[in-house]
Parts: sequence; C-alpha cells; structure tokens
Amino acid sequence: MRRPGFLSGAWVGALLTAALTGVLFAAGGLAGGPFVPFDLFDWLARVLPGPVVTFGIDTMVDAIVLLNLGSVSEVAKTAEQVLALVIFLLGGASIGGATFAVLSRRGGASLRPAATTGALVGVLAFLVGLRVNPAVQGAPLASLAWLLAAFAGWGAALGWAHARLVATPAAKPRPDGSRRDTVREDPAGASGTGEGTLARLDRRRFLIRLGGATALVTVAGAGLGAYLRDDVPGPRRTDASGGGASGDGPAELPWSQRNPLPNEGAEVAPAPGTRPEFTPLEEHYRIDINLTPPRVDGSEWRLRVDGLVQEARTFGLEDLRAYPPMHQFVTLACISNPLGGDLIGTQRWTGVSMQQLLPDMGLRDAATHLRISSVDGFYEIVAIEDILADERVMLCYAWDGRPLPQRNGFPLRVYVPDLYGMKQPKWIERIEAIDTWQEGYWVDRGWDAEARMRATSVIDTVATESRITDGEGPPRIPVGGIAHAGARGISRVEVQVDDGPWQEARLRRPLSGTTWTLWRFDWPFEEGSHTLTVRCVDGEGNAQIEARNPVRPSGATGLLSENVTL
Ligand SMILES: Nc1nc2c(c(=O)[nH]1)N[C@H]1C(S)=C(S)[C@@H](COP(=O)(O)O)O[C@H]1N2
Ligand SMILES: [Mo]
Repeated sequence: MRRPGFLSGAWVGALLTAALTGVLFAAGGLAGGPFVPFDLFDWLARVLPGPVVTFGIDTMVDAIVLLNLGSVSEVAKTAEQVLALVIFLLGGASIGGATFAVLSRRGGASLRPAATTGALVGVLAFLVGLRVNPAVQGAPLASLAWLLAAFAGWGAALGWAHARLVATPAAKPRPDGSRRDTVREDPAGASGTGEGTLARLDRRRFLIRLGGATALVTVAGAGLGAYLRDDVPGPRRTDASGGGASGDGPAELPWSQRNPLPNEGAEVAPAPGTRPEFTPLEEHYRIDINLTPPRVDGSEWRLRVDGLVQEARTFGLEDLRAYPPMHQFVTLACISNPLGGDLIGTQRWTGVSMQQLLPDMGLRDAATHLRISSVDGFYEIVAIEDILADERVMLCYAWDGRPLPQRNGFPLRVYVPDLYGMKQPKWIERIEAIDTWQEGYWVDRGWDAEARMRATSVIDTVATESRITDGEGPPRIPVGGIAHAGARGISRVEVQVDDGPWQEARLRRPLSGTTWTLWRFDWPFEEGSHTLTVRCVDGEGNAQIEARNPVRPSGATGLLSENVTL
C-alpha cells in the first residue's frame, strides 16, 4: 500500500505550523519570545533585491488606495502581517511535505529524524531573528533554547503523524460499499501505541482530527497572545511612551495638553472638517521595515560614536538630555505617501541639535559624513556640511514632551529638515564618521538619493453644512486643507472651481517653518455639480508640480480635486 507522500506531509505540515504559530504568538506575549513568522518576513524584506520589495510595497499601497481600505499606514502593516503568516505556513507545509517524502522513501522510524529536522529549522529561525534585530533579542540563549524546543516539538509531531499514517492505511471502499477494517501493514513505521483504536481510524479521519486539534491550539495561542501583548487589539499594558524607561515619570501629560499651540488665535481659523493641525501621538502614521517595532531598553541603550573620531565613545539618554534641549514643530511625510494620503503628520520634536553634539564627538579632519544606523539594520548618511549649515538637524528623544513612542523610534531618532522620512532613522544606536557619501537604506533600493520633500496641497473639507451667510456678500462654503513643502514653507495656495480662474486661499500662520500650512477658501458657490482643485507655491517661489508622478522614486506629484454636488 502507498505510504503517505509529499501532499499528506504538506497538509500535516501546514496544520502543525498553524498550531506552532499560535504557540509562538502566545509565548511572545507571555515572555517576549521571538515571533518567527514576522522575523522571517522582515528578514526576507531585507535580503530580497530592492526592486522586488519595492514592487511589493507599491502594489500593496495601490491596492489599498484602489479598494479604499482605509488608512494606508494601518492597512499596509496588517496586509504585511497576513502575508508573513501565509509565507510561514507555506514554508512549514513545504518542509512537512519534503519530510514525509523522505521518511516514506527511507522507511524506518519517523519520530527521531523528524524531530531533528525540526530542531535544525529552529536554529535557522533563531539565526534569522538575530539578523533581523540583533540588538533587541533580549536573552539570546533563552530564545535559542525556546526555539529549539518549540521547533523540535513541531518536528516530532510531524514524525508522529507520519508514523500514524503509515500504520493506518487509507480505507478503500469494498465492492459492497462498506469499508474494510484497516490492518497494520507496515510494522516499521508504527511507533507502537494505541493501535487498537487507530486501526479503526482511516487516514482521512486521522487528518480531520489532527486539523481539529491544531485549530484549537492555533486559536487558543492567538487569543492568549493577543490578550497578553500590547501591540495588537486588547488591553493596553504600557502607555504610549513604549520603552518604559523614561525619567519623566508616568504622571507627565503630553506637552500639547499642558500648553496652547504657538499659533493659537491665528487670524485664519481652519475650515470646519480640516484635519487637526497638531497630530495626536496615537494618530501619527508609522512606517518602517519591521512588522513589530523594535523594543529597546532605554536604561541599557547607548549611542555609539565611532569611525573617523579621535576616540570612540558612547552617549546614554541622560547624556543627551543634559544638552540644552531644542523643540521644533515638524511635519514628517513618507516618500511613499500617495497624493492626499495619510502618511504625513505633525508633531513637536524635542532633542539636541547635532551642532551642539559635534564638538563632543571628536571628529577627525578626514570625516565628511555621518553614517547613522539603527537597531533594525536601517541606516542613512548625513553630510557634516549640512549639519554645520542647519542647526535644526537634531537627535530627537521626545515627541509631544514625552519620550518617543516605541513605534516612532524610542529612544532616539534623527531629524533632517526638508527631507522625506526615509532619511530619518528611528531607534538609532550608532553614528559612524566616514569620509565619503554612501547610499542609505532606501537609496540602495532604488529611491531618490536626495529625497527632498515635494510640495503638496490637499483639500480636507468642503464644509457644505457650515455655509456662511453673514450678509457681507453672497453665501459661502468654507473649503480647507493643508499645503506642505518640507522646510521651505508655503507662500500661496490657490483654488480653482471647474474651469474658472485660480483664486487665492487664505493661509493660517503655521506652527513653524517646517510644518504644513492650513489654508482656507470661503467659496461663493453656485448650486450644481462642481470640481474643486487646489495647488500651492512653496516659500521659495516654486510652484507645486502639476504633472502626475508616482511615489517612486522621488515622491508623488500632481494636483488633487474634490467633486461636490450642491
Ligand atoms: N530604523 C528605522 N528608521 C526609519 C525607518 C525604518 O524602517 N527603520 N523608516 C523610515 C521611513 S521610510 C519613514 S517614512 C519614517 C517614519 O517615521 P514614523 O514611523 O515615526 O512616522 O521613519 C524612517 N525611519
Ligand atoms: Mo517612508
């Protein structure tokens, strides 16, 4: 009779891998163990060629926009996480299939060789985790032991299932339609227990039972893990400051809840329905190469400065906080932000100007650039010349008066004015002084080497419910939104109704020279269907680019319109 081959193995492998996923997820919540499916995905995203990864991201962002699935930043992470689970499952299925094929060819015992295979896979999983997040693997030995045990268990279950299937031949219908009792035909493959009951189970029933059992483990693990951790829906166990190791004390409220914004009472009030001028911490977008943000222990963390310096040295968080702090309102945007997308936000950044730090870094004369790298393997290069020319280039340790949220780079990130987010490493751990320019992480993968933010303008609201009828002219509808051009500021915003002339909007005084500008146009409307279009001019007199360009390689351009029917 036929021994179980690749297909049965793939099926059993997939079932057991689903269960393993549940177990790993629960263990991650319990003891912070590594979640292999996400590590594997992050690792693949780093080692696959840039164009492949970029194509994947583009396709995903396009699909989200096209299908109108909601916030790109949120939905994209979810889509990636689902993909990561699918890849892990397919990997487990392939290994299961191959293991069954080999076991069935060789004959002999199944359990030991399969468990050994599992243990080997566990070691590989550990190495992948180390590569992805070398600095944040809490206790490497404990993590290795756990993965060895978990994957060996997975392998053992695979071998056990193989032995069972060998001992439980597929039931063949007899001519009279009844099923014959299964008989043990292959003594070599059986592990020798429970044959009495098993003899009555055919392979199909065994596989169905296995499916039920693994589904139970998967669901229980997922539930427990979700309950225990704080980066998925469920009870929140830590506050927004992530890392936890802050000197500010838990009672400290965000700065924005204790202070008015610097442009409070500005002459031009936002049109009703305009997005918040200051983005609440929890609503700021998040983009990075990690499925779950690295967790860095602030008390152990050090920033290492080396390379072309007199002497390598390190800075702790307290060392950096000892410098005179610098506060800046900053609008950050991702170069992958689609036109009018939500990968853009405005926060109050606090840190130390790089100009302050430079003298204490002991740079040698040959140093021309700084290579800034992060715990997740991300890196960017900043020219020392640019630092000397702009005191706003800074190392940032707080947003909104609180230690950086874990997802936004706790404990330290870089700010370079006028450039897209891809030039601003989060979770940094090392600054290396070098004597040449190099490509940064995304530049290496085909994106714009300079990544200067492009001018953009967006209509947030056509407030048809808030018509202005004050007798000082015709009734008007407030229209408003944002315009942004990096650190160049905005000098003019114009709105066009249908094919009419471009009309100037009013600009609200921005929070700073590096944030977006809220604009407002009180539109003396006429009933009917209309298309409103917006465009802007940056602070240096350059008009927003009207031609449509995709986000890759230099950031999206083009004008946005809104249709309204009155
Ligand atoms: N270490 C690290 N820093 C990073 C990234 C990353 O993947 N890893 N992504 C960059 C990109 S592409 C963007 S748009 C910004 C986003 O910052 P935010 O998540 O705080 O909004 O982080 C930047 N810094
Ligand atoms: Mo980005």
